[in-house]
Amino acid sequence: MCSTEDLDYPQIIVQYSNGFLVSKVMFTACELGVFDLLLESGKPLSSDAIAAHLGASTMGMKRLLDACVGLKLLAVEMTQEGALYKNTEISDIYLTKSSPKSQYHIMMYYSNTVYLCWQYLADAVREGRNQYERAFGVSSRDPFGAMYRSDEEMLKFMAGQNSVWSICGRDVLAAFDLSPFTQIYDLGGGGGALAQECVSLYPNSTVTIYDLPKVVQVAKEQFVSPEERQITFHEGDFFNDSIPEAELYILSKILHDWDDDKCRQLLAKVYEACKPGGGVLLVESLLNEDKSGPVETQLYSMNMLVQTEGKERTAAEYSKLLEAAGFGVIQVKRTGKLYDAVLGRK
Ligand code: ASE
Repeated sequence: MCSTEDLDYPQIIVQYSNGFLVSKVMFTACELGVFDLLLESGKPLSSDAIAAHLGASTMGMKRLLDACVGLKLLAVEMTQEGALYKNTEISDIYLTKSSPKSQYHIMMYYSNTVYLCWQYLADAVREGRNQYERAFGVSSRDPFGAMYRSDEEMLKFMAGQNSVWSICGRDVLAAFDLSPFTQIYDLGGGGGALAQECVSLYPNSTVTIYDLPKVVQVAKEQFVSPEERQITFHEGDFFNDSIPEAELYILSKILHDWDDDKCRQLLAKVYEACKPGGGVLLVESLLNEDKSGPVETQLYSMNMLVQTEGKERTAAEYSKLLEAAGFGVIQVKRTGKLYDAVLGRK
């Protein structure tokens, strides 16, 4: 028998202990460009050829490639010239930089930023606050000041968040029929991938990305072209500046960054700005009501502890926050994927 109930060999403990090794192998193969090279080459390659192309050691690369085969991120063919490696279908779609569904940027963010914060998880649990001070020597008071401490870090975060919408964006926007709302603000819309999904799914809508001036600048330069006429920008800080009137406000992965007080403040401002008959769409990863899962959401909530002032919440917790701000007829849709949707109406 080999199951989680086997007390002589604790499969589950071994698997969890090795979890971070698995992540790092996948992140490293992405970072070094293994999957990109195998996609471009169009034919299986030897480890020596891959090592030479990527400027890596033959010995290190061979070991990395074999580990990727073990993880089913690569396939290997035995030929007369030796082992030849190729991408799996999943790797082609999700691990190459150029694919429309690429998860490359979020992995680089996990590997080079999130990973360093998690070094101090025990401190975060003891102190109940984020670990920017220890990890990067920047003040933890203002989480987005810390997360956007350099243009490079801000760009990595924006690109990372965009890659999530390439796999979850459509589901969260289709969870409700948003076609009655044509004038939409995406508060904290960042790199704009969700706004792009929104105008593609709802061709009669216009979406204004409201974000900090430096975020808007990078979004215009790197992610959204001026030809995308249905998408416009508004520079501001939604806690300190005014929020213009609109029919629908999208708050996607915003409330999970903040404590209940800040969430109530922000939702009250949104309610005030919202047209009567309009609404607010929260896009978040929802915890079960008894907080027993999903495990991905529980882990993300740990990440909110090490990186922000927020946490992941249950549908009832979001509903209470919405009601306190004045919103009514609150509807909840679980998508079965990473992110869910909650709609409140004014
Ligand atoms: C935020 C989202 C994220 C703030 C910091 C973040 C993500 C990573 N760091 O709003 C994306 C979600 N992933 C995790 C691990 O939480």
